[in-house]
Amino acid sequence: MEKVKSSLNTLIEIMNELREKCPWDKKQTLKSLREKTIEEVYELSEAIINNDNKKELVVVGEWMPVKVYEFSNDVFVDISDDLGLDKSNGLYNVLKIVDVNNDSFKDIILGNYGLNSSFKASIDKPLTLLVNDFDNNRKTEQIIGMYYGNDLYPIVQLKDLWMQIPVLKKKYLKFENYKNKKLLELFSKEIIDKTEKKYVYNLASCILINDVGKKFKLEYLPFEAQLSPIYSILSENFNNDDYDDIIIGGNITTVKPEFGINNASFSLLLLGMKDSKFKSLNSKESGLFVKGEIRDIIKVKVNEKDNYIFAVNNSKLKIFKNENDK
Ligand SMILES: [Ca+2]
Ligand SMILES: [Ca+2]
Ligand SMILES: [Ca+2]
Ligand SMILES: [Ca+2]
Repeated sequence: MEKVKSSLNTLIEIMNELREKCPWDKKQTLKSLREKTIEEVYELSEAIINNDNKKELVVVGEWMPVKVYEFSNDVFVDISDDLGLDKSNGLYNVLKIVDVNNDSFKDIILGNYGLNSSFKASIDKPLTLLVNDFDNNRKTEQIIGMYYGNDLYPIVQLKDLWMQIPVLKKKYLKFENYKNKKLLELFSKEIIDKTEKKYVYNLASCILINDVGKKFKLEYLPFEAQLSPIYSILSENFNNDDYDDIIIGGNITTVKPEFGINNASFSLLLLGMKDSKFKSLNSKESGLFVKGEIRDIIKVKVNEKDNYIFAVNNSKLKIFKNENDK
């Protein structure tokens, strides 16, 4: 007990220290962090995907497909396309390797942005990100576009676009000139051709079901799991049946008002079922109720009992114990 306590205290001290004293942390604003994290890899995990006893590396992030690398002759070989992952791009924050259907092939649970926002994305009509130094000031700008009907429009407000790319102020001084502009009409064809384009085809949090190590098939997590972005997943067989269960947590409150604050989740227990399905339990049923931006969930044993620790942004750690734990 003491040991757990003191290591917990050390962890908290380190976190406080970082918050208050780390010069890099201090300097970062939401905007600068956003610039650094965009396109950055969010999570790496080792897995055995094709049961040849050699481990694969699974990588997820934003605006990129799920990547699987095989380590072969001392180099990583990208086998994602062979596994059918070429259009799996999402805004993924986290992944968990679990065999959800007990077929001995590891499946991948993915925490994504969810389906409860004004963003829409599909294979035919992906969210689209333009990345370029549009005004030649040696800083890269990013503009997000989304389909309305059959056309792709920028989803930044005009004043934000001016702020980001002041030269556009001249061009689109009047809202009238801007309001029906399609994303790819904002700049000349020459510039658009040289612009890097990134896509998101899927916003749902989901499971990639491993089909005997040859292909992955994407299945959505239940509706309740789509209410807000998922940033953490813990897996365990809580009710000791045949299937692994998961606890998910997330939320985000720092998005622009026009996109809506996405904090509808209070963490969720999902019980594993037959056929790779999950059944969600509400807070009353599960006892789990955690408000705020959950960024990690871990299990720690204290006095031989399992404790589940939730790390929440700008909040104390929340700790639950499993009542079924004998
Ligand atoms: Ca392998
Ligand atoms: Ca499986
Ligand atoms: Ca620029
Ligand atoms: Ca279970």
